[in-house]
Amino acid sequence: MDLLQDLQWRGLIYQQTDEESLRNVISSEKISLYCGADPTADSLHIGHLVPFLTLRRFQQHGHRPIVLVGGATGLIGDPSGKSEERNLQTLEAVQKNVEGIQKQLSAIFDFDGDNGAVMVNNYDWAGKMDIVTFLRDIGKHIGVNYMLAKDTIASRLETGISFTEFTYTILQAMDFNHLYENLNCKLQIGGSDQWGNITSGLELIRKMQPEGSKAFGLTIPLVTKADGTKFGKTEGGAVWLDAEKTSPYEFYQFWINTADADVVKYLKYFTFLSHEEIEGLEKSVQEEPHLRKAQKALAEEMTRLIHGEDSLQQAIKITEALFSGDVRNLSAAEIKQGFKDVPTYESAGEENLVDLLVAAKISPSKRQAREDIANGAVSVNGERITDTAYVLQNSDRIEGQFTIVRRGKKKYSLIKY
Ligand code: 383
Repeated sequence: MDLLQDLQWRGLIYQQTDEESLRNVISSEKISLYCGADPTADSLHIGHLVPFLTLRRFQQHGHRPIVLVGGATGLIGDPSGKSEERNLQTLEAVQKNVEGIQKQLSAIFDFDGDNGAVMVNNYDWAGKMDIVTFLRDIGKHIGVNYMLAKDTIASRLETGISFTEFTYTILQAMDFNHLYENLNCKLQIGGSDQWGNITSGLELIRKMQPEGSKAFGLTIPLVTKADGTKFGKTEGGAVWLDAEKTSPYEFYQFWINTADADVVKYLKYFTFLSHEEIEGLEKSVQEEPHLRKAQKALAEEMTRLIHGEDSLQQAIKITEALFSGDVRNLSAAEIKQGFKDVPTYESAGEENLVDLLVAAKISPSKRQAREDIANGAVSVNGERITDTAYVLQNSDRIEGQFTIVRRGKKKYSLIKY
């Protein structure tokens, strides 16, 4: 099975400009190919991952990935998939975001060796070009009618689009042409929303490069969910790659909660597991879904890839502790990650367990609190307390900061000092 067949098997190909020639080119030479991201935030989210991981699949086959961060295009705003004009970001904000995204992309790619990845920023060429050069050397090659026919532009003609966003596709086209000329980059990949911008690049290359020059475009399907809700969103918003925004534990939880109907598709899209491994997990989803082996494999692969082995082990440890109720061995840092969404109560110094249960609204009344304790329904840091006169000790404060109180099987509360 060759690379394109593997991508096909994984469901990673949505549109392609010329499959036969691309297959010939990548089987006879090692090419350079690129994918870009605009610095609209200081972190990528999981919606960005599939195209960049696809770049990595090419790298595993000896090709060279070029990772582009749009320091220039981020100042303009891609109208693709947006029904409204974007607000301009300041130069400082964009530069800060460029740094954040470059750091994350650096962690995903291997920059050493013959086909080591290359990181570029389009501000380095587009940011310096003067307007007369742009209009004479670039703009002259792209017809306005051609641009108006693009979905992303056509769909905005009713509601309105500024000249700024209208020209965005030419800037991205200029990048592809620049990379073709300077780094011999022959393929651009992106999500299906990027088809218009990728083909603009091919148009510009066709017009500006010598006859016989050939470049390619390939897009990847939008990641969907079987239940029709949007992929990559949780109650707390996007699932970010930045551990400060989405902790490794939350990241792990996101993947482990994947529905059976989606998990095999995501294993194919996101992981580097072999076909045999994925087929084995597929069988497990069909025959023993309660074991959730496929979800565990997905969550492990993804958390290891983005946050590393130590953070993965921590996420597993927190997950197991919360599941079994045995939270005694969690550190304060682990508690912070695992109990982010748990009701929290700032202690006013209550020392008596009954008083605390009432003050923290864990039990509705003192009478009920005593009953709960006597029934063995209450535990402090994972240890069941049945003494209704129990007084909390200093030793009940994990690293002096937290006490975990549980009532019943799964109702956790976090007491903070
Ligand atoms: C800019 C200059 C280039 C090539 C690409 C760009 C960025 C591109 C864009 N991409 C999206 C982004 O930055 O806006 N115009 O958020 C997303 N990508 C990738 C993928 C995706 C797209 O970064 O579909 C999801 O992640 O293409 O929405 O020369």
